[in-house]
Amino acid sequence: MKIVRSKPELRESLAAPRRSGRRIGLVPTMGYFHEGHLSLMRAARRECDVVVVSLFVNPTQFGPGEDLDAYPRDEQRDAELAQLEGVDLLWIPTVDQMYSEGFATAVEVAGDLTGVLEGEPDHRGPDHFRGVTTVVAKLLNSVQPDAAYFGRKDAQQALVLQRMVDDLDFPVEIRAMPTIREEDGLALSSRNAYLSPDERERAVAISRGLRAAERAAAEGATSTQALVEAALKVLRQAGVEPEYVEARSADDLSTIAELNGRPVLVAVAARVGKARLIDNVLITPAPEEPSDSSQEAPL
Ligand code: PAJ
Repeated sequence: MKIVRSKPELRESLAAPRRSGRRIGLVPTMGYFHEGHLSLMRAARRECDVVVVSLFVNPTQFGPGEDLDAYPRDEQRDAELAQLEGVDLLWIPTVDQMYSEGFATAVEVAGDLTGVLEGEPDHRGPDHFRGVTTVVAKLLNSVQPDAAYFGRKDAQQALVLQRMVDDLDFPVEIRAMPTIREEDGLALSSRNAYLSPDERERAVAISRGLRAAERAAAEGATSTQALVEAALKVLRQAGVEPEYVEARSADDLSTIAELNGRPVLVAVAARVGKARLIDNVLITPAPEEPSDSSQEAPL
């Protein structure tokens, strides 16, 4: 595995494989790798000839008072883990390189996708997604991958990035991959490192709440409110007061009242100790019961 730190080095390393038409996959990350990150690298390894991982703790997606300075970092361990996954190129740019003097451009997905859930002013706010889309646009332009890999753990982020590449004609396939969890259900996150043993126990209520919402849907709940209430009950029993629990259309994050056959995203954000954790579950409608006539029809 090669570690590159400058854009010229990156371009030079990718020139030959690009010329020979090899499929290039990019996994953008902020480091402190866990199985979630590694699962994206594995997917890229399976589907691409050349796997590039970027490691950059992007300051512009952190608000004032968020955890930019405390964000966990361990470059050497990350490099070892990436190497074990067969990553070809680990790109670790500096902040100065990414945001050189006079930097004045932003890429912004406007509207409902970025103004709700994490994008609400009371939560991370719309600037958060502007930071994400701007840096991912830069990463995509620098690497020019055929495919880029993201986790559904950040479902809203994946939707926003898909919108950006559709709207701006980025010639890249966005691959949104399943959330990797601890055995008890807690979604893996670099921020889990902030949890004390006691907080770690309480944090599992987030995924349990989401399972409860999923169960409510499976047992025939008809309203999104019923899903939210099922999740809230589990969270509150564990003493976790969420910033939000919302059930929205998984396609465009619009509000929906009734579970009328459309896929629903139930999303939670909650602070447990110093950690602000997010998680979600995608609830897809059960396949329709076969009608009498289809039961009678010969196969
Ligand atoms: P980061 O939080 O490091 O996450 C990098 C990628 O790993 C994201 O696509 C995220 O959704 C995915 N991921 C995180 N936890 C996961 C889990 N438990 N299972 C599966 N995938 C998981 O997300 C970012 O960095 C940044 O916003 C970035 C896209 C790199 C832009 O700066």
